Amino acid sequence: MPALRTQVGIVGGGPAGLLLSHLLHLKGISSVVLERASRAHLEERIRAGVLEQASVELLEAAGLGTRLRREGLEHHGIELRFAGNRHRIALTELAGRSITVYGQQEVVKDLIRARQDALGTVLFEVEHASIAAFDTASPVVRYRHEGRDVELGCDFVAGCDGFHGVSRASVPAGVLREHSRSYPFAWLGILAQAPPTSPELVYAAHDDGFALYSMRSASLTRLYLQCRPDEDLAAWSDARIWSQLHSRLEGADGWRLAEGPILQRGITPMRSYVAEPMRIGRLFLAGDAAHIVPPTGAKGLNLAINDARVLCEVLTAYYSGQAAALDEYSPRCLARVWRAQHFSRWMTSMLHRFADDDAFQRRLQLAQLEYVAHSRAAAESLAENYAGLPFD
Ligand code: FAS
Ligand code: PHB
Repeated sequence: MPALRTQVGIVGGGPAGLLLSHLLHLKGISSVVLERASRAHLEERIRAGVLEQASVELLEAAGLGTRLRREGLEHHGIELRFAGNRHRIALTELAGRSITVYGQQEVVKDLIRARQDALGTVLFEVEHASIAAFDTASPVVRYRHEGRDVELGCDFVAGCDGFHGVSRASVPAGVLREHSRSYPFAWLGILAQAPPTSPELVYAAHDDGFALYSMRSASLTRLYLQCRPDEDLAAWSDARIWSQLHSRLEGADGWRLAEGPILQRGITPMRSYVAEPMRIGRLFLAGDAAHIVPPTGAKGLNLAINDARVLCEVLTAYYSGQAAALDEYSPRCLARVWRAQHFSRWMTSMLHRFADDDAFQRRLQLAQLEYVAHSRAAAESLAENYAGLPFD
């Protein structure tokens, strides 16, 4: 079996893995990214859409801001809709920070291009990756690529392979403390060839269920509606999707959605999950491999970016002779993860329809929405969490 060597072996080439590799390169630390999917699949996969200001600033500082600034849509507010009324949360005025709408797949394209421009090693269509010996000073990643079995020796392994990856599964039973919550609903998401008709995102709480209006460009609208967790996508015709989006998002003020061909559709499950600690010996879990948040708070991608940032910092400190810095990774990341978990669960609970809720619970939800819509203190709290707290 041919043997290769690098300082950091990275399993998973999504935002967490690619950004980590790029940030390490900027610090002169070598890495190899092992990605199961094809490049085309990664660059076509529609997922998150909102970047916190701190994430945008980090990407810009890492030389990834040109297209992001040209094509990203900076927003200074979001809108809540409930009981037929709309209420703007002025993010920048309330929290001093904006958000930028820029599709996750665009971030991934920029990262892949940056790694290739730097002659970095990102291997696609890698099979059977496995991680071993991360409880020693010489962990290894074994994998198959282009018909050859390879053993990659490294100083550290970064598990950036998402919720269903191999990294977390490689940790012996009993080592991780796992926390999880499931939700009695999912999101049906569509990407439509339709011009946005509202300048900002709209989160709507409706008797029929939650709906979210977002966008990707001047011609692409991104929309979601709450559905059953076991929803059959085939049961949702275009007409039924648009009918539910119109009824849940529109009100008496005359604002209307523009319809158009649905280019992509999918069901996103809703869960909260955290694995602790995020460091096990010389294996570091990052991004969805370590945590999942319901997308209501637009935190998943931003947490992955923060994990990559912190992991690069502690590895850089290690290679500068500060070995103890490695101990900081997990507590620093988990502090942000749990803040995001709380905010995402709070947003999800406030905006979604829970089938077993009685009238009392529904009135509590409405009281919470009215409070956020009319109290500056409550709106400031939503704004600073949504636009993202400053990095530590
Ligand atoms: P990713 O899952 O993005 O990347 C992991 C990579 O590892 C993948 O490319 C995978 O192919 C690869 N991999 C897996 N197993 C492997 C193996 N054994 N060997 C090699 N490679 C392997 N977040 C939001 O904020 N807003 C949203 O609207 C939103 N929508 C989402 C919709 C869907 C369907 C999903 C699944 C997630 C969504 N998320 C959303 C969350 C999402 O954006 C994640 O937070 C983000 O992708 C996290 O990035 P990574 O940690 O890099 O994980
Ligand atoms: C998106 O644009 O895909 C998006 C925006 C905000 C969210 C979730 C998804 O909370």
